[in-house]
Amino acid sequence: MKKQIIIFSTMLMSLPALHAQTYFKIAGGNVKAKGNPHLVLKDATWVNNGQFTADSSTVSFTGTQSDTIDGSSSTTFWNVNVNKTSGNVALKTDAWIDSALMMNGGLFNLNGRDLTLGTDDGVIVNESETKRIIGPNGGEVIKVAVLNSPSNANPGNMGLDISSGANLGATVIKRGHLPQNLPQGVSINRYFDISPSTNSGLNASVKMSYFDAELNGLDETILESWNDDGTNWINIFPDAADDGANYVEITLDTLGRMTLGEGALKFTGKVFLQGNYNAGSMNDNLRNKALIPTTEPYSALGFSFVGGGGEMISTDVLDVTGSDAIVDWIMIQLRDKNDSSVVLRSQTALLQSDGDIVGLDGASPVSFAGMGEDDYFISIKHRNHLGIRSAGIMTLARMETSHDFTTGLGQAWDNPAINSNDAMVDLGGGVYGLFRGDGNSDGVINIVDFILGKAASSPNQFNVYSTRDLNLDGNINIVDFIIAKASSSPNKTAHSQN
Ligand SMILES: [Ca+2]
Ligand SMILES: [Ca+2]
Ligand SMILES: [Ca+2]
Ligand SMILES: [Ca+2]
Repeated sequence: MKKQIIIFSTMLMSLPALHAQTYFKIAGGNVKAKGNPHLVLKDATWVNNGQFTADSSTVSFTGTQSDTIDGSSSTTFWNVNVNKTSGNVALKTDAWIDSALMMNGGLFNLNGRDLTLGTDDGVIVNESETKRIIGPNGGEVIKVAVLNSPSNANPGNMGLDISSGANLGATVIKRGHLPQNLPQGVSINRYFDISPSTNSGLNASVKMSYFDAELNGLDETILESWNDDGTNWINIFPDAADDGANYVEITLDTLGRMTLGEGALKFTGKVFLQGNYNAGSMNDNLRNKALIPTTEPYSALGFSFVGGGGEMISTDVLDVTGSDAIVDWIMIQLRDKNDSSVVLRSQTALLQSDGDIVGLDGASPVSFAGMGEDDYFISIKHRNHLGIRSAGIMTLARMETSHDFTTGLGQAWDNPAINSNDAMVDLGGGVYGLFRGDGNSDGVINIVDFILGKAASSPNQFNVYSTRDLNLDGNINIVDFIIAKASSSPNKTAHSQN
């Protein structure tokens, strides 16, 4: 096919000061391409103050100077070919490319503006370590794609492969290059915002690719996924990762902002609370009555924190029902392997109905940002149950370590100095849990808790979130009073207190 080639070239290439004056300008009116002409801007800026009808045209940026796409009007191109020997192309206004952004030489700087790729054909071609899109001042590449049962879909060749048996529908994918502030330091210079029409239960395999040039000084060998659930960055150990092929792959039910950063230590555990335990699971009355606060309750109760505290959750974390329903907040401590009385980190997490201790998204492992891989004792506390800690030290790593406290008394440390009670209560059927009845959260269940319980239940209180609610049903009444009386005779003491 015969193409018409027009070259606008600076005649004063050796005089950079005059370069800014070299441009292809649509000063007004409508400039129309017909067919597939090729317009080559050699060291010249694109200025569109009017209207440009691209048809199937290609606009190439060549030469050695840095140039911009500018003008009072935003341009919709068909093809853009960045083919600089040196220098870059930067946006100074939002732009649209309906077909291909061809990266054949130099960088394309979003420069705080957005580049939208056409829904049907819009695609990035030939991007590589040295010829790629950057955005140190912000800006995003945007693409809308319909993703129904996608299989390794990589819309726009933006570097995000999605597979799922579900129909996500029209999905907006945005790629930006500003580093994100994560609990465990900064991210790489790339993130994706993924907004499907249907965004739950996706069981989607998501593979995020990157360039080494985007690593932002991070250790590539421990790169993991970090996902923003709306309130917290959630760290997930990858299903697969390859620092040669440059990707990290994870499975997600809900998509949102995703980036990569260095992984944190992770832990999953299992405990039961005697207060709301019943035949293998704990009731979620507090959640059902919308009484669970979205900010952790332990700070207000006077529990001391090392490094943590103040954790918050999104309200939709409390929407989950069934065995994974959240029954309450719980507190976790990492203790010094050489001196178990020394708390090195304390923070809060969530407890599911089936006993799983999970992170702030209500599903993922608990992560301890900023803690090094090491051996630790782990303690579990609840605001009106007696705290416990692991009998031995556990090695915590980026891939989660788990510990089930429920399967036997030996799963928790037995303090030889305490003879009044075991570390945990026998819940029957070989299952053990935390003793209920510590209404004032002091690690001892005695006459004080009994008196407090008696006072709190006269008159009865309804729909409250209180440590005096010993069976965690949201009410304080005769049932809690009876529990307080029984729990304090004889007195009981936590085997792991501070
Ligand atoms: Ca690499
Ligand atoms: Ca569970
Ligand atoms: Ca007490
Ligand atoms: Ca109660």
